[in-house]
Amino acid sequence: MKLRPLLRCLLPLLVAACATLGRAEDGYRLWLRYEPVADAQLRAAYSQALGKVVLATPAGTESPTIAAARAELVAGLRGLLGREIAVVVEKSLAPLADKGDDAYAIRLDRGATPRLVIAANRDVGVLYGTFALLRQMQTSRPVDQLAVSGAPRIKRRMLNHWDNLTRFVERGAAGFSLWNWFTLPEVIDPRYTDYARACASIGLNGTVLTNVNANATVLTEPYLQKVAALANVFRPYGVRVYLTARFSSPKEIGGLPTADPVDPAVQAWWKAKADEIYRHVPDFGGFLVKANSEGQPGPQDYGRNHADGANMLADALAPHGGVVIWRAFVYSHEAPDDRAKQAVTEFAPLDGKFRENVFVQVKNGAIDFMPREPFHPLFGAMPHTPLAPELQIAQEYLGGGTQLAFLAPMWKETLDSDTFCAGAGSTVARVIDGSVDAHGDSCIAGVANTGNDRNWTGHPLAAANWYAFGRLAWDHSLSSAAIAEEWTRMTFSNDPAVARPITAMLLASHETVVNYSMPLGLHHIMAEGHHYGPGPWVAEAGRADWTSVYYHRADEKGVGFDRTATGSNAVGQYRPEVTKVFGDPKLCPEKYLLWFHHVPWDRPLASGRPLWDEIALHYQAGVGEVRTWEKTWANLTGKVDAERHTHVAALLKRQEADARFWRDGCLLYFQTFSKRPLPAGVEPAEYTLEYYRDFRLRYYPGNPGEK
Ligand code: BDP
Repeated sequence: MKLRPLLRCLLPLLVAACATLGRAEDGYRLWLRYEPVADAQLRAAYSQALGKVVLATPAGTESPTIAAARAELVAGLRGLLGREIAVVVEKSLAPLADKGDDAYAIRLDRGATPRLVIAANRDVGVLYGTFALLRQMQTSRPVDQLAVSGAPRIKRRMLNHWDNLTRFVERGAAGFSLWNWFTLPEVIDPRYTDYARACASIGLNGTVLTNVNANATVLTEPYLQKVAALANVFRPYGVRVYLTARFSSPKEIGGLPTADPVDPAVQAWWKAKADEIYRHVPDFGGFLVKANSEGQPGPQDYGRNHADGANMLADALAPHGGVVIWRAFVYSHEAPDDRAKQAVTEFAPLDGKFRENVFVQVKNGAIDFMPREPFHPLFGAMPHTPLAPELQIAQEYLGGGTQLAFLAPMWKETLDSDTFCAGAGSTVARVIDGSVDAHGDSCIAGVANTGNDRNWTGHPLAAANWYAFGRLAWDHSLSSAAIAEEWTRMTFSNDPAVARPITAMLLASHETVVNYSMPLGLHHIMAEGHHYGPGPWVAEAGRADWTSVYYHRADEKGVGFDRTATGSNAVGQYRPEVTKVFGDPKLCPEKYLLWFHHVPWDRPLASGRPLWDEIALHYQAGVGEVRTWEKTWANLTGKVDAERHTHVAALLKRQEADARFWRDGCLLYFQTFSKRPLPAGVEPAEYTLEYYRDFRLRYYPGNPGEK
């Protein structure tokens, strides 16, 4: 064959190969991809309206934060519009009224020389405005909708990293910790900057670098230098650093014989330690503390209470403006009471006893990040204490980095729950943003799902949870649908043929995982240790409240935990309006039924079908839903870049197998009690109960128990 015809044959292949290479997507860019605006008309309209971009601040001068905003704009607009747009800094004419430190307002001046102005009261507001503008353009909003304004409802919006100094991430399924403690402070991985950019782009302004199961070493001088190096990278992006404080640090690294919070030497040690930290990190945010919980040291070791411990640390931080975030995730295996009740029992009596710079951090539900929990009864039970919700982005009980579970609907369910603590409409969201009890400061945290996997979160679709957490922390009134759509458009495409089906999958996914793992209020029936698969048979785990049988209480009569007055009466910890609903099996939403009630297998539910059939059909529905996603995803072949498409397709295949495993293990086990046949439409299990029970999943990432 002559050269020319050969080339002619190969050319289309080469072009196709280059196009594929050009489109290769490894997920590193997250939702900050700045791909060219596909619609040429819209692109031209943006170009014209923008003319130049003005960053307007009270000082009107360049700062590291303004430089970061400028760099983001230049890169973003170059990508989106394919051209350079001038970005200038000016002094603003008037402050944005009543909007607070982080607010921004974008204005379009459409004169002879059009310009777009991003105004803010502080430089970081300009940065938030910058990301808002880029978001509007990335999601192809019409030109008029570039003029948006915003202000967060919650002041401290943070990630909590359960990252150890060894880089092992507790419950983390996306590789090792982002923080390379060994090479810090000298080596500054460019990824640290990209992390801060991603956080700032969704309005996050704080990060707890270390695991709640804390290591005192991070408070020693060499490590504080490393912490300072990270803080320096994050500062221009408005992200403040916090650390976990191990309560026994005065003994472990301070050489004191005690860590008793009323001991003057201990108090002096923490004051000196706080001074030292602030010398390294002048804008240090404060301490997050897990004390007297799951074996961690705390004030109760010395006969003191949580307020004594928290206040001692708060006094050390107060002169520097730092805060203490004290966790209410406590339960004692010595307490004979229902684990769901123990946080209220210990913390509610301490309301009003904490210093002003203390938050009490409360998980969304009273047990522990289950796939679904009714809202934690502490919300609304401590009016004098600012409560900071702790949500978990990391999907510990929802398939980690392997299964698709978009969590915004779950978080919204909690945030929108009405506590009735100050009359109807006292939602969890309004309790935590401070509006119900007029608290000046407010805080929300998400346990991070990041790791050093190239795409940050392991599952390519799990970055949606990082994104959703930030967006809800900024504005809890946003809908899950709006957030899912934004993320999908930015991460994949504005093409409705792509954006719609992916958004729909995301929105359905939390319910799907609940259906195939712990439907109708079942909870804590996962395998021991790794928390990834089913383990309803777990009956021995070192302590009763770590077993599954403690929670499901299945017997010949029925299944579920009686938390009404005839049982543990946990339902009595809510306000009467809530107790009335949750406490009555006829009024209780079916999604929480077995959380609060022990229900006979043959009791008809709303569908008219008996409980047993409903349980079985929920498990089957979960499996069926995953199968429909596999089809949806297959239809996206060629519409989504090959790299991410292949990865997600493989993970969905795995999720379908995992869903069947859950369904079959759980139904075979519960059938030994119900003694009823599977209803029509439920597929029989592949193996016997022994197979599922004896199956050992080894070395699940992020499992701290397995060595
Ligand atoms: C549980 C986790 C455990 C955490 C604990 C906590 O299994 O690894 O240390 O919560 O939040 O969900 O302290």
